[in-house]
Amino acid sequence: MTIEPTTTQSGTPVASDEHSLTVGPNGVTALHDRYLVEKLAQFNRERIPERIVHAKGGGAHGQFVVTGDVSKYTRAAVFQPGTTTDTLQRFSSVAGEQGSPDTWRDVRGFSVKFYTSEGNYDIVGNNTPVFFIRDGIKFPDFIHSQKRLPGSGLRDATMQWDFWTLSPESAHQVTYLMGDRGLPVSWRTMPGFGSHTYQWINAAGERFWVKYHFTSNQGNAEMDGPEAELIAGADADYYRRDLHDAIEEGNFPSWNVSVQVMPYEQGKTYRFNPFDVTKVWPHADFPLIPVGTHTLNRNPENFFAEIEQAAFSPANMVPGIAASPDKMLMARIFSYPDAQRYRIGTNFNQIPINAPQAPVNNYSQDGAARHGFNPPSAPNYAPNSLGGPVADAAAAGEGSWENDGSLLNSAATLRSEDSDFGQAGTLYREVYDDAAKARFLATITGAVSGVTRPEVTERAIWYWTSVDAELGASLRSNLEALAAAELASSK
Ligand code: HDD
Repeated sequence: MTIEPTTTQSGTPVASDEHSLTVGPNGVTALHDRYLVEKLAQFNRERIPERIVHAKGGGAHGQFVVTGDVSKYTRAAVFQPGTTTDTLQRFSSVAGEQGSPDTWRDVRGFSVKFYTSEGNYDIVGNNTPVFFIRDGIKFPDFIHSQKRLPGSGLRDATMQWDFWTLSPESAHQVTYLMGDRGLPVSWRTMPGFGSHTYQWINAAGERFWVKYHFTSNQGNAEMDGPEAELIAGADADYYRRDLHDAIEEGNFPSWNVSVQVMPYEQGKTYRFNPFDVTKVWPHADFPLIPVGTHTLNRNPENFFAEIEQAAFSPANMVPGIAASPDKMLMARIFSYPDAQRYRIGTNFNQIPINAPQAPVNNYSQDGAARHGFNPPSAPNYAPNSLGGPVADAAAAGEGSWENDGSLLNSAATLRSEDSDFGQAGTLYREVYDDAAKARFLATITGAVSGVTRPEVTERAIWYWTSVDAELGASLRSNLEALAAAELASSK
């Protein structure tokens, strides 16, 4: 084995790996020890800003194979029968920082990047089908309330419940979060959802509304609160390790991908707002239509290069797929590329893990750390008469929908079955069995018992009473019993 000499970043050999340049063996350090300076300076810059949310995560490479035929709903190449597409998937926890334990109760991120022949397509979803809010303008406030107090830097149950109970549209998602879905056994054993309603456009230009579902072929499995707490102490990287080891052993996790499809016109008249991300679409009205299988089969070789630098974005859409009138989705379409420019830099799409397999043709140039350049003969402006790329609306295949009305800041118009608590109540009463209900009550009792302002506690009881009257009453009596026990033990 030939051992190469250590070099500086500019490739010149250095004198020592272990001793800095000093005046005599015991003397002062010379500032012109360029390797010492470079090494320390480089080290200080190893971290890029962690994601403001979803900071802790892990992921792997995979492939998506289309097994169904949804060509009558979308012309997107990635979803045409028989197509195989390379993918990257990242899983994450929402609120914790980079070093936080994987098994803290949370919603989990479920992001998939499809390197399609028409450019990158990203589905950036969660392991729950809904979200806490329905307008992106509330997202910074929501996240502030779930993270840390600005003064003490501590997490705080009071602000969490203050926000949630003043934002009753959160009830459905909090019912998922406080239920078993909040503590999966592994990333492999949880489902994924695109969450929003998206638009699909077929080759004839017909439009549809769709929701994505990823169903785990490993089945869904969850752990209980005490087990999760033990694991959080013993192995903070429990999920990351599980995924890595499974793939190393050739035990490749996979998900069946399906969609619910709503005809375009029905979107206008359906009994509740189908673009409200706090709602699910009943499967009885919109059954799952199989699309394909997504399999993870290759671990990253370099975590930083392939997972930390991965930049997912709901703005990455391909011809035949478009946005919908979901206010959250529209805010996200701005927010993600903005986050990547801050986190990774303006040329983040040129970084290998983010670079599409499809050709990139446009007039953007320069900027920090750019390393892909058009040839000198290529024009850098449009329109031009030099044969440069020309935008083509038909190729873009962008979606559309009717809009009217003057500009205003307002909630969406309510339809007959729009309610903040209805689907949360159905989830609690009809999906959770008795044991799950008991775990749920224990979890919310524990969580609400951390609230220190009585009016917030009272609002939390109102919130759960609105989800289910019996549940609210049980929460009240549990909290009263806890308070009485605390009083007795303090005497
Ligand atoms: Fe978000 C990251 C999922 C609403 C702003 N989000 C992020 C990730 C996931 C989600 C899985 C991690 C991506 C990765 O692995 O790198 N977010 C969601 C879902 C939402 C949602 C399912 C609602 C349906 N998010 C949402 C809103 C906003 C953001 C409304 C802002 C208006 N999310 C971000 C972000 C992040 C992010 C700040 C942090 C770093 C990044 O994007 O790349 O831009």
